[in-house]
Amino acid sequence: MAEGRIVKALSGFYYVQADDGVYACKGRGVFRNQNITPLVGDFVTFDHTEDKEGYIQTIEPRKNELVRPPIANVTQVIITTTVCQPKFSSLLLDRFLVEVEAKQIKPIIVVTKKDLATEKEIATMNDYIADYQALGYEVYFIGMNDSIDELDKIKQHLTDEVTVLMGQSGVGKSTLLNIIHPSLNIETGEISKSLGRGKHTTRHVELIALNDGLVADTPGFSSLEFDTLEQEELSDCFVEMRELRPACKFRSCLHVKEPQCAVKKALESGEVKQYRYDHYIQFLDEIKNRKPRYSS
Ligand SMILES: Nc1nc2c(ncn2[C@@H]2O[C@H](COP(=O)(O)OP(=O)(O)OP(=O)(O)O)[C@@H](O)[C@H]2O)c(=O)[nH]1
Ligand SMILES: [Mg+2]
Ligand SMILES: [Zn+2]
Repeated sequence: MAEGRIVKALSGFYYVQADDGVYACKGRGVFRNQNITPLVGDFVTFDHTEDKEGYIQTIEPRKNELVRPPIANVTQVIITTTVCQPKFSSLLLDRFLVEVEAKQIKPIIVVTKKDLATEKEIATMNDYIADYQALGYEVYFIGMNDSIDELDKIKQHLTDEVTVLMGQSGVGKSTLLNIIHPSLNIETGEISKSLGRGKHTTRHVELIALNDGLVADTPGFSSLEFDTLEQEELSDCFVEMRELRPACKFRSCLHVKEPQCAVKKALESGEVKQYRYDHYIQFLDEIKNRKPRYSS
């Protein structure tokens, strides 16, 4: 039995990187019966023929796993978003942050298309960036051609890490990788003028060896719902609330109407930003009103 790591999933094949090359594998039938889907990033064992085709036999327990994009065993996520084209949305950024924080994976924020933004858009963006930096996040603001220093810093981050790029279609995930490493030559796509968003150019998840680490380019997705997160877990995905929660009177405080709530107090004093709190309430409502899911 050989061992390796799935680096690409495409058209029913899992491409497993082993010491002596890449093997095109199928999953065992039993995985399907047990509702197990091998994921890019999985460490697996597999049987194979001499022509480098095989069957995945076992999957190592995962350290973590993301649903969108589907990938396992990553050490950090680069949340990619834009200052414009499409317009920056702090709601969407917070949605991505919650998704990543819920899995206890480190997020890094990259804002692209600085070169396309107006001065006003850049000023607004800089205010947001200051807010997110104050929360402890690392944020990079980049555009085409103009930020070699910033790009270098992003590149440094890839060393020894397994990084996944997350973000809507058309925000520039593939472009970022091409700038960091031009010989990759990944296909990128114009954004649709009429819809103002990307055209889903990248269609599969793939781990690429880069700067002594692995980085995954992924397809952008347009909707992100919290499928499994519970109401009580949500405020722990907002760093500033996570820190305040022990000071709330009730341990199960949801920071809505409960008395002696440290989060509401911090909101009044401006220590918690109103828009972050509003997003929290919106997500809380979404989770509350989520339709029960039935297993098939
Ligand atoms: N001017 C400018 N254009 C950018 C920047 N980043 C990305 N683009 C352009 O935005 C378009 C979309 O970029 P992609 O890299 O294909 O976006 P993606 O996030 O990989 O999109 P999907 O693969 O569809 O998920 C391309 O036309 C890029 O050239 C930037 O910082 N400045
Ligand atoms: Mg892409
Ligand atoms: Zn509270």
